[in-house]
Amino acid sequence: MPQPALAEFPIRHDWTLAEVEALFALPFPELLYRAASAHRQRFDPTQVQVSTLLSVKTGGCPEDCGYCPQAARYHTGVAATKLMETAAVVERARQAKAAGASRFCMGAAWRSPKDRDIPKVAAMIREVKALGLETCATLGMLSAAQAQALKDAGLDYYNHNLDSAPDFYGQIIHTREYQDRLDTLAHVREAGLKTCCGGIVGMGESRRQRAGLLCALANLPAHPDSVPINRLVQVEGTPLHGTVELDPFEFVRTVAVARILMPASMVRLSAGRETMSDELQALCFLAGANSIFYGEKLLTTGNPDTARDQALFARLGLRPMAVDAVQDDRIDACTVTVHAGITAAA
Ligand code: SAM
Ligand code: DTB
Ligand code: SF4
Repeated sequence: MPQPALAEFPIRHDWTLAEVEALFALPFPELLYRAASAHRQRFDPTQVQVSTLLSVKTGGCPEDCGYCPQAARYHTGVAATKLMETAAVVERARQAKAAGASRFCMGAAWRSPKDRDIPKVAAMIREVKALGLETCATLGMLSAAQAQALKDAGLDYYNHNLDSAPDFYGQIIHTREYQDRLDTLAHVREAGLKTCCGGIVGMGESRRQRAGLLCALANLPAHPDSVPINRLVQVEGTPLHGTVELDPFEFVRTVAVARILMPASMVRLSAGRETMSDELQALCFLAGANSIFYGEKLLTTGNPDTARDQALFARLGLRPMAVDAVQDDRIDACTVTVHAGITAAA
């Protein structure tokens, strides 16, 4: 197949909502063709980054994010824990490294870290980094000083999602503003950290609002290095439990449009894979997804088991992306790359 010219899929920050909606409205085969063309222009489409998460502080969160099983106010059965001891985190990181990991992401169910938490997280970051792992974290809102302190401790990447379109956000979260998220992302960028930023679909939003989320992501001052596209994991006890399921083809369209808008970013087929068929996931890879979470757990909810993912990769002829196979600025923001179980691409 002739390769499309680079100019065909430029890095733009001036997308209009109408343009993004027009992409969503393309006939499905045309949209997938364009997304697959954008994908192979900058990446090997047979290579998929495999990633793992660790929840270092689970549950008991004061926020009211309507999707989240970790919000204290919803009765979801998720037990609140304290921040893990550094030694326990480091042990998990060591195990991850032994399994072939090169990157380790620490997630905490916080609105934002308290200043007194920062030295503890910084110690985790320093020790995890000392193992030779790249470090990443998702801890909620950060001040400029906190972002800098994490950077100084050796943090490489920070995950903070926009989550939804600006005009849908108020139906999902009431305890912090969209602007708060933009401010945190600015602090993260200004501290020199790499960004991992995406959102959730299937929360009852309209197509226009899905387009609005992707438009907001693509029009950030810099495209996120990694764009996690989460499909809502419906957890009993959360306000969004029982939401009408998104048409699976619409999910694939969302991935495809993300790939076209942010052609040099890692687009992660993120939460929600456990209930996706192999065929749906294959369509997502065709639409330009090139990263997944690997391992049986996300933060508190399930993910396909490793045997299923190994079989899927084998059936599709996909290979995990070796860390040194991608340019540093394209490597995912919050991942552990796992070489055990699936043979990494040379
Ligand atoms: N507390 C921090 C925050 O909110 O930024 C970090 C952890 S929070 C769990 C990270 C992200 O996980 C959220 O922004 C949201 O996009 C995603 N998430 C949480 N619950 C989810 C669910 N039920 N389904 C899909 N994604 C979810
Ligand atoms: C992201 O966008 N998705 C991940 C990661 N960033 C931190 C989290 C998904 C969480 C799904 C619900 C849970 O397991 O608690
Ligand atoms: Fe708390 Fe993050 Fe869950 Fe919102 S998404 S309730 S901030 S853990």
